[in-house]
Amino acid sequence: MQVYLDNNATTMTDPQVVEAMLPYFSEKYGNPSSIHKFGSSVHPAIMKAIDQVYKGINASDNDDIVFTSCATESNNWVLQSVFTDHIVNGDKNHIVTTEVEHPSVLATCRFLEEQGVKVTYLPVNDQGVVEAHSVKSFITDKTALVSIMWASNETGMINPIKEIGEICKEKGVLFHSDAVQAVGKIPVDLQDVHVDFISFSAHKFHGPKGVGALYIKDSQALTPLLHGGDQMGGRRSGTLNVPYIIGMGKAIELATTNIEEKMASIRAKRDRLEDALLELSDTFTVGNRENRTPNTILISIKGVEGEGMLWDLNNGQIGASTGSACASEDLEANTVMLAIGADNELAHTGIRLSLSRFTTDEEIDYTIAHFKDAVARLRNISSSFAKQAPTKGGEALECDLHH
Ligand code: 7TS
Repeated sequence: MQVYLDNNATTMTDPQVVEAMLPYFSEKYGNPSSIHKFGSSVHPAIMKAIDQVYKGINASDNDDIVFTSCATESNNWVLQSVFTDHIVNGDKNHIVTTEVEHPSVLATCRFLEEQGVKVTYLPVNDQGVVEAHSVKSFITDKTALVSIMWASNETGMINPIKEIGEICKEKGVLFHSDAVQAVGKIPVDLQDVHVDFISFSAHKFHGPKGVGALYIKDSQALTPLLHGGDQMGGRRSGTLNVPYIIGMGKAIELATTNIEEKMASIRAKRDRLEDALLELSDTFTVGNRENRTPNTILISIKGVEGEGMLWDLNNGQIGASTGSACASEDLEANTVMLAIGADNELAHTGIRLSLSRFTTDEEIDYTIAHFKDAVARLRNISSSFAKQAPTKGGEALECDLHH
């Protein structure tokens, strides 16, 4: 058996999505900007995809959704263009974000700091959540933008986006949310939540890799990141990636149709896995389940180094992660666990398991059995754990991080 439990890194492209994309490679390959029939014949499919994406996040007709190459591009675009429009060409000089954003936000913020921008990196609480009142207290009349992720890729914890949106609206500050781990996993209703920009990416909800989008409320001005042939109304130049845009449309439709039912089914499997793993002594999971994306577990197993555990799981044909794949090539501590107050040793023990709607009960059974054996094997050879007497299952360790 092979079990893929790294769906926060990327997902399998749904075969129905592949089927929808296929005609747009070698049959209907025209450039939609061309006026001949090869180009114009792809228009209806693009329009349908745009419609599917609008519906998927409940955007209004006044809003704009611009396709990009990935969420990294969408995040870079918002941050760099708010810098151009409101800091270089305006009277602001400050951005508020968090310590636990994806590197595509954090590295861009660091780049902007080098250009003279002041950036506040808000901490998260012991649940891994940003507190709305702390956002409020750091906004000044020089703040151009608040950028806070909707849900964490590492912990699955969901931030109080509605409350933060209200604060930003009241203070007249632009609000961006990296919604990569929210769209297609939990309801994202932009008629209910005030947010100026959201970034999202098709490959996180069973669409293809290499296509993302930026939602722009009320089609407000934002200097383009890519200048060129004026595609997408001049907002993002470059020939439209027709098959991938069509794939993104189909994928968001599949993911968001009856989302509550899909969430309940994934949540039931996740909870069964989590309950079984917490039977092991000296383990804990980060963040309460009710406020977490239904597919994610970040578990710490005392005395078991994350990389060793990944290696053992991989030998058992189980794909998991110690944190985001983009950061997991180095053997550094999990930065999100450090941010929520874990010490350095504990922050090396995190394993992220992320399910999808394709995860089966048999895969969960297999994972539980293999995981428990792996922990026994690795604890056997772990000297740091051997020195301490284990406590009973699922209890909090020295820092106060229990579920
Ligand atoms: N933002 C968040 C919250 C993410 O989780 C990711 C990818 C990105 C942005 C970047 O998206 P992309 O479309 O540019 O690829 N996150 C992860 C992860 O957790 N493990 O591998 C990739």
